[in-house]
Amino acid sequence: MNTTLSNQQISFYQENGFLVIDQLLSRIELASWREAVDEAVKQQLDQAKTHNQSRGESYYKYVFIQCVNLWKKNEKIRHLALDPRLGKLATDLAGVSGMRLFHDHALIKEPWANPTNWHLDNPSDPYYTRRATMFWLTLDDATVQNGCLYFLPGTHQTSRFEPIGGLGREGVGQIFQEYPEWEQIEPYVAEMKAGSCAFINGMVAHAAGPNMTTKPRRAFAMLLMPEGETFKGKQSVLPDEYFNSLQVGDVLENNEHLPLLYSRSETA
Ligand SMILES: O=C(O)CCC(=O)C(=O)O
Ligand SMILES: [Fe+2]
Repeated sequence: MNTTLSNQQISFYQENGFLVIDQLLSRIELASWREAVDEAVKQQLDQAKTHNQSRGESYYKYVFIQCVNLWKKNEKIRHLALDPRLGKLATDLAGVSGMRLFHDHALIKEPWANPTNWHLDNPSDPYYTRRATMFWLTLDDATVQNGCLYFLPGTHQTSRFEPIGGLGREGVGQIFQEYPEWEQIEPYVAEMKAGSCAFINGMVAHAAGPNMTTKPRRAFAMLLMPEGETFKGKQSVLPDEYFNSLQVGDVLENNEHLPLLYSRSETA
């Protein structure tokens, strides 16, 4: 794994709100990730079929197949995802003291999938911060044809925590009703080779194109929360039992549900 970060890369992330790291993984590591994600997604989909679960409604179900918290259900994913090296990369880029995993999700954009609308991640999460980041690993070459990511550089500096904006609604550009001042920002087009990753500030506007190819575009992502963040009231994917035990303002530090990937204080 290519974990060296230059000062230039850190500055780019801080200034733009995202960073693409080309070929983070070796070919062997990429093969392990593909095997683990394929296996875990299949397990989850088979289980959903057994329980007759639908994939949700309307537009959103044709954006991607989304399988959440695979690290809790699959040993291979657990081993790959809870890698302190990934936590350290995120910690160094975000300039925080450490990072916890809030949740993971596999994002499989199937052939003819809809675009992923422009959105911000953090406003939907149980904590509000400009320092959260998402690790987004592509398991296939992500191209303009099959739904690569796009970013609006610098928008993490002026975005707001309310309203949520974006993802579940119809219309790729709904967010611009809330942020008309962003409409003229030229998007960064993030085509990436398989095994490359992006770190995406939770407050930067991002999107992905439709998949206009006959093969799926597979990605695996992890939402990473700086250690010490406090609960703001939203459940998102927190388990009921944990959610019900929380008061607004509590520090989010449950190691069972929010494992600490890396902390400077623990490793110093
Ligand atoms: O993989 C994609 O299409 C985008 C995913 C994304 O933005 C998210 O999960 O928040
Ligand atoms: Fe997102």
